[in-house]
Amino acid sequence: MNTDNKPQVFKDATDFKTQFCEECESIFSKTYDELNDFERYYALASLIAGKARNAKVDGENDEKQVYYFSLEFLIGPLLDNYLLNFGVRDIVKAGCEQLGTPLEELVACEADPGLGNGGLGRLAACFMDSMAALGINGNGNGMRYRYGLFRQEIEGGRQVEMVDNWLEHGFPWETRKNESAVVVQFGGQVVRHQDGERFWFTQEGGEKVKAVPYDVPILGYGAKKVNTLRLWSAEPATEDFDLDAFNSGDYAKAMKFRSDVEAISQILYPNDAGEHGRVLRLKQEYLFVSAGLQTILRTYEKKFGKRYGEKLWEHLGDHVSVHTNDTHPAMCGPELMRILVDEKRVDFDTAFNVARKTISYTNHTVMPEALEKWPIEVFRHLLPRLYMFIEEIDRRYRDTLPHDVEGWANVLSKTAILWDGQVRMANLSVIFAHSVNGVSELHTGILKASTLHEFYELRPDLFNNKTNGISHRRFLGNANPKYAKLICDAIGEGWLADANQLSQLEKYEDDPSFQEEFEKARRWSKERLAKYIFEATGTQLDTSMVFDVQVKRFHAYKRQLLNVFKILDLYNRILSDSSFSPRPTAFIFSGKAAQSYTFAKEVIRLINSVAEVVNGDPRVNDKIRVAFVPNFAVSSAQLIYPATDISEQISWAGSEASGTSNMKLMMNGAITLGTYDGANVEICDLVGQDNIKIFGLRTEEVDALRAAGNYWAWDLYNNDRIRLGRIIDELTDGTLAHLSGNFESIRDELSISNDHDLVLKDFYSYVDAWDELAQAYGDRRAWNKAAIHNTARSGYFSSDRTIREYARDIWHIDA
Ligand code: F55
Repeated sequence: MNTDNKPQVFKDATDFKTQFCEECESIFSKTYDELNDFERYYALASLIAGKARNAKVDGENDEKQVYYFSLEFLIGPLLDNYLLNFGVRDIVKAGCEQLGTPLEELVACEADPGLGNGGLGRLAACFMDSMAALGINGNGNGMRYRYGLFRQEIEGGRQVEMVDNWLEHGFPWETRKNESAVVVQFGGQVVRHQDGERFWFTQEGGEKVKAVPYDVPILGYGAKKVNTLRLWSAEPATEDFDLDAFNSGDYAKAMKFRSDVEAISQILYPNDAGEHGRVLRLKQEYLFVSAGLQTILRTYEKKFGKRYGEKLWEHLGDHVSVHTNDTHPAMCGPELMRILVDEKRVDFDTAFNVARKTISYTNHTVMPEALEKWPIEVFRHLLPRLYMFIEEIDRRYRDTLPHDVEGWANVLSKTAILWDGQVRMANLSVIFAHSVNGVSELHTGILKASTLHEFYELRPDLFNNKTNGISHRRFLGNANPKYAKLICDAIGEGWLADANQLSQLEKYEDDPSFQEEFEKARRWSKERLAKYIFEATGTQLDTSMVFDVQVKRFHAYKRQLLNVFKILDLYNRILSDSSFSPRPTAFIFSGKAAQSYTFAKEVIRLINSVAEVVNGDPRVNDKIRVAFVPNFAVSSAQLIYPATDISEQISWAGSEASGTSNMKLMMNGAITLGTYDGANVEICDLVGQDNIKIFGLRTEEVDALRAAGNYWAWDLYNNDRIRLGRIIDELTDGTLAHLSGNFESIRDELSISNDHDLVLKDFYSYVDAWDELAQAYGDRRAWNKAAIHNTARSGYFSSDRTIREYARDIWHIDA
């Protein structure tokens, strides 16, 4: 794949081979032939990483710098993506072939850095790709966790969490930048100083931690731009290393301090619905916020100090945007003020206005109970000076809230930062931002109407929607090589730079030879996935079956349980009714549950138990199969999306902020079976009702049902002991107990919560919708047409589009 203007990295395959072999020798002092596959991968990645670093021209332009602050960047493997962005994938593939190791085998050696939980972290990674592709000065600011999200194994059907030692064999993409380390201070006391009229504060004592950055180059498509993802690691600041303990021979004590500090960047918190209350998490949040901002201000001062003199800091927002991904970086506001006021002598009001002009905030959560909060006591003890700024901003906010607003007391109770002994991070984020956005039309509507309603009433101008997007280069270009090639052959390569060009595929939707090639590509991807699943689990899938896929984090609201109920219903009906013949389907699940989320883990165990029963039963296993793919991660996701026929997006309406696997699957030609939730609504608008299957209650209906308070879920159980009731009975009657026992807790959860997630309520509508959709697969021509149509309409969901909108509306830059 070639793009104009790109720097030439390799002249041809011969040139590539020469450079590659030289790299092997320079790194390992061995010839290419003497190396194993991993070493060859490592040498290749080092060669490409070196080229990416060299392509970077520092201080290249004066345009605005965007700093994307996120505690998670779920970047996934980089090699194949960089080859695509450099435009050398074909040359390197040919060269590797000639050397005797297929490129795919080298690519498969790469570690998959799990530095994020799910959608939020992956979104940050897609945004990095798009900012570089669009030539925006985009800087990622995050944490370099020593261990990524746990590796999931399945034992006896249960999820078991293992350590993810992703750095074990080194990470060739990063460069440690000792000279850019900064000190971050925790604890201690605030001391007031006075000199005549002037007074100021310092924070004395406490713990000083050294934050050391590791930089990863982010190469844009066409290699015209290389940005940096900066990930921080915590180390003891040398002067605070416990030398006394060390010298007096108490080595263990000296080292304990070391490990306490290092703990800050050891692990990623694995709870994707908030892990509040742990001091270590708060330390992580402050460390990357403070280190990032110190660096930003240092760079800015160097660059603009002369130009602006006295007025330097007032112009910060003209040249710098700080974007906060959810509330995890919410301390950006007060920390920026602290540095400006305490270290740069800016007055309080100016500092606040500068902060607000610079900072923007994206919310990813609909549910008010999931919003991040910290006990004031914990906060003040860890960050005493920062807390003073928060308290003062909160005080001024309360003072300036007009007393004549309707329901003043209620508005204050919802919008104040400090309330009930807690620091409310969402309110902190809103008060310090000049822009607040949701991640789909529906979600932004819900923020305005309920989650952040009182803020919206006060400041409607702050709110805007930015529907999520995904890197179409990675999730179609890299992940689905056969389909990507077919698309290139039909419409050229322009879509890689401009995803809207995918719409040109509409001409081919009905073209029999294109359809035939599409099917071939799909079959290849299904074979590839089936092989992977067989190797990982021993489960055999027949690729002539429909591949029905639900891959995402495990959560009650995402309703993997509803999917399992459907499978059990099919199982029961096949056994009890010989005339019932559903479309043969393989149901594929993948995803992790937080360690402490018992219900979600039980659903994983249930899926594996159902898989064991179904796959082992010759009466049904030519009609239905079930597979649970362990350890969902970016790399396995890239194998799953291209093989999917039906994309399950079945959260209850009003619960999923956006979803992004819905976009990745649609782009790869899967048909969505979904509720009217998150970005499904926009997918539906784009593809049209004939090319998607929507079922279940709408948001308004869910709201009305909850408000009426007259839904009695157990009536559904009692009224249908043949289908729904039978499934619920099977949870506890031994049918599924063989692997590791019954599922009393799931049954109890359904009854005690009165079916909070509306699994029973939406059951019939869901099963009927699935049946109709699966039957439609039989008309291969109509199906393929709809599938290709989905790809053709998916350009809108490129994160390039999303980032253009952020640039235009929030960061105020041209892209
Ligand atoms: C991680 C840590 C905490 Cl403390 C809280 C949340 C998370 C997290 O991973 N959230 C997350 O992934 N949210 C998802 O964000 C996606 C991107 O906007 C949305 O598509 C998705 O709907 C939302 O659930």
